[in-house]
Amino acid sequence: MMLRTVCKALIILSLAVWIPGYQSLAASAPLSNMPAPVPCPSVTGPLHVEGTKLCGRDGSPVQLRGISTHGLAWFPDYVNEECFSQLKTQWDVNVIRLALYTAEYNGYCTGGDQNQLKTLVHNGVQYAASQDMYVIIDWHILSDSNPNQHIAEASAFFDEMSRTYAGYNNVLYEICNEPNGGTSWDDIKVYADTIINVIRKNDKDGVIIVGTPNWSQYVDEAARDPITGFDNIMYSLHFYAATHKEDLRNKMAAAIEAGLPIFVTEYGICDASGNGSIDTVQARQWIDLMDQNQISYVAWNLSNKNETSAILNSSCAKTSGFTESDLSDSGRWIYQMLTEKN
Ligand code: IDC
Repeated sequence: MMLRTVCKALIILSLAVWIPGYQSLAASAPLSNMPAPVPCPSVTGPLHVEGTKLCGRDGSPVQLRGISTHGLAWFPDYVNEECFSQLKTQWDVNVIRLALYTAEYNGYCTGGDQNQLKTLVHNGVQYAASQDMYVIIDWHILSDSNPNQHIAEASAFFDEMSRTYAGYNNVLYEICNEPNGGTSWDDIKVYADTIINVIRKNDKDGVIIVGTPNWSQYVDEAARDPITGFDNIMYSLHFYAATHKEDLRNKMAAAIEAGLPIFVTEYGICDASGNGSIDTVQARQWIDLMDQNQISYVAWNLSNKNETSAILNSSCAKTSGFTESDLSDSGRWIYQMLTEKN
């Protein structure tokens, strides 16, 4: 009896010695059940860029995962602190993107009430700050396909924003959502040079994200000829999983390999119209690739518009305190994906 117990103990002991990882697995098992901490400004501090990575104040890589508003002019009511708080505490979201359309439907440069729109941006930044979240101020060009079209308005806007937020540790500037049409990378560089200089006069080191040609897909062109002379510049890549698949993923992987710091400031799990069917198989492959490379990503969009990319059902009239039945199919998938690690 005694001998059997001693033998058992010896077998266990030798297993622990000979199987690599046996001991550490046993020792770390309870730890792996602990939620991974979600980076937030009070802990990771102001962000900067090192090589291809977005990093926190101690130099370690930080991945932001968040949600974008729809156009602030059309869906202003989701800019409220209860809503941001729920996204932070229940969705593990650590960044909110504030989409300020420049041209469409009362856009900032096409007749929109600029003061009202700026108030929404300011409120959004404050709510994000008080909820300890990062926030992206997005100059959302779209039908005005070349950002140089409204460069004077953009300069004045980013001058004001960077003067106001230079001392904040949670603000990122996205200076042109999606250049498109015939807009070349050279056109974008001319625009970016002007706007980055405007921002840098006030805010010496805030992260600035630059859109790339063809609706922020041609990161290869940026990788071949990146912006020089400034620190903390990133480049955006946007995808919609039912439309953009392996080709664009390969483009992203190659650009990272070439040393380009990429931020996916907008993605959807449906098609590029923001509507149509959902492709969760492709979406999962995108998420895996971005997670492996610690690329930050922000989902389009926080609204109840009757379109697949909206994360709320069109029947949901609430602007905070959402329950699972308030979520659309996109919303449910994104919620589960964001929270599955924890
Ligand atoms: C779409 C909205 C839609 C709105 C349209 C305006 O989902 O409700 O009517 O813009 O033209 C983008 C853009 C983003 C688009 C989205 C879906 O950045 O503004 O939103 N999309 O089409 N790029 C690729 C897809």
